[in-house]
Amino acid sequence: MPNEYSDNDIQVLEGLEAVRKRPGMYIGTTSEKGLHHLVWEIVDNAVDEALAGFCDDIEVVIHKDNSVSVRDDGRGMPVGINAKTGLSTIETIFTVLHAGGKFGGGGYKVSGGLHGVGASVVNALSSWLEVRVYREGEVHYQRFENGGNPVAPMRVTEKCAKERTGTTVTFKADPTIFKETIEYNYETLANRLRELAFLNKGLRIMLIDERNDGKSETFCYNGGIIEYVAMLNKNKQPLHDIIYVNGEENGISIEVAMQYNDSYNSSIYSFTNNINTYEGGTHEDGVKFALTKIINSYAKKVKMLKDNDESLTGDDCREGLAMIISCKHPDPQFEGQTKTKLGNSEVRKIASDVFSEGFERYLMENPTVAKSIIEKCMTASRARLAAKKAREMTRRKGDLDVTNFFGKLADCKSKDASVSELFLVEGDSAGGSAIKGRDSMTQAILPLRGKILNVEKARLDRALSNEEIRTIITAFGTGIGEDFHLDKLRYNKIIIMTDADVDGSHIRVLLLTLFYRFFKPIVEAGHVYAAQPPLFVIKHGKTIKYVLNEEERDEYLATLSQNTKYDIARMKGLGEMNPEELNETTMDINKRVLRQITVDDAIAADDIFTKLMGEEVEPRREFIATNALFAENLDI
Ligand code: 28F
Repeated sequence: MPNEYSDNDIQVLEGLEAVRKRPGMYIGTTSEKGLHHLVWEIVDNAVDEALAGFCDDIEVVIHKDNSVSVRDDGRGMPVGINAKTGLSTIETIFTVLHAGGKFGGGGYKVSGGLHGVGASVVNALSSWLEVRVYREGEVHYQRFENGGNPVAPMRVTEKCAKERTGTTVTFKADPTIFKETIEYNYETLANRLRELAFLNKGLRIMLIDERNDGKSETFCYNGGIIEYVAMLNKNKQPLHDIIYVNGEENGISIEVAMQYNDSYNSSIYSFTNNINTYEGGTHEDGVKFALTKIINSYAKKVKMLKDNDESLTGDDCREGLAMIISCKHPDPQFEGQTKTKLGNSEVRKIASDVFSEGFERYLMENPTVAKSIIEKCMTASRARLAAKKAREMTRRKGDLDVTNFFGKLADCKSKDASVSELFLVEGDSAGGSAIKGRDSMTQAILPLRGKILNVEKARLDRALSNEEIRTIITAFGTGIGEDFHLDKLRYNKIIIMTDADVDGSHIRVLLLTLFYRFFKPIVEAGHVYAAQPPLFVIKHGKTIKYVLNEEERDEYLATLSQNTKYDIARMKGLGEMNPEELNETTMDINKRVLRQITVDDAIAADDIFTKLMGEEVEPRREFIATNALFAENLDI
């Protein structure tokens, strides 16, 4: 059979058109997340230039029209002709897929994304893109339009100061690809840029939002991940100064910063080549293993742990621990469902060795801190044993309590978790309406009467003594703590239905805290939602229109013709709606609006929960005053 395709054909097949056909293959998704991914691809190239040692200043500007500029002060992309393509190197980088891989000889890329090959992908998915390279006193410029087509070859357009070097890329996402939105979220960009600055000590990254009066922030941390840990513990009481350990073996470097605080939760975040390894992996395993090993051996050595005592478990050793692990690897293998788990097996021992050595030395040299750390772990161990007893009791009590429990939960008829929904409803009266207004086949209602315990301030054993929490756990069917099994979740959607007022926001945050601390996999798997009852109802003629907020109201009113005479009213609270209204506005699968709760940035969420739920009053007040992530329409 003759060859039907030549090399050239394959080249064409792999061209930018392929990216536009299947954007998901290159950036994962064309949702808001994919949109932001475009920025990360370009920023990664700038960070690579910083890691190579040639750039220490990066600027990201969100323009009024949601185009974005990324500028670095590196060497500037090469401006010569590429021998293989016969095109300028710049045009090659922006129009040939995988150019970075093919053309980047020697050295290694350690930043995230597509390892520096993302520029062409971003170009392919943009309405237009401009690149400016500053080198040797000249500005080299090229513009692309409609998914990466060069308008003209690269050319020198103006002169610049001889000392000025660097690359600036400006692009506008193509709305026909990013159908959901092309509007950037300032916080999403700020959080990741801050993270990059923490992970790359000394790198200065500035974010400017021209949509918002040029609002700007500069991130630069000379202490690197030490300052990262300081931020994690900002609203907590630290037990000691931050411990920092680093080392390198075979070109693989490991850096760890850690500090215990007075809370009961652990915040451990690991990274490889600046990528958040949400699913952990060998670097994290190695450090955790070494932490448990060193704490036990030290505790035994100083006789705080007696010969007959049970060993401290990993969980005991991590209670109240804030830790950042950063690994730099020349050839990382990412595994797991979301490709965020480091798989390289050689890293486990390197991470464990590096951390053991540094941490053991620290304990020897700082016996007072060592003692307080061991005491904290031993307290955790005692609490764990108490919680185990309490859990066994709940289980037994659960059997006895079955009438009480099913008296509360109006379960759905379907036993198929994939179509079942659980509404957690604020108050008995809204609960009653919800039960009457629901689709009883698939919708279960659990009215919440009592106060939900603030689990930010409680360990598992105390959480389990709270009646409302026990009822929720029983309804979920997953168990909790060591007995947790996500696959036993009885509902595909857990929907929090609370009023849009202070009490409602408070209950919602308490529930989210509970889920975040004890049922994180449920949140991560995208099962948690907030119902969004409308704020206004607009009636004109026979038409009834419900809208979520002022913005939607004004938008809708603008669509009505001048002489429509209309009626507008603020909606009642959930408790005052009758079953039909509640169904119509908030529960009916075809009409309702749900907001999915994600743990996209666990660190930001952790911060929010700490601020909202922790001991410190000032950050909480400040947060509520300035932020509305989980508390929109707060009328305080
Ligand atoms: C706003 C985004 O993309 N910055 C970049 C450089 C510098 C070099 C380079 C980039 C060499 C052969 C691929 C310069 N001088 N910011 C950026 N800065 N790419 S991207 O080289 C590209 C490779 O083909 C650079 C000497 N070596 C490398």
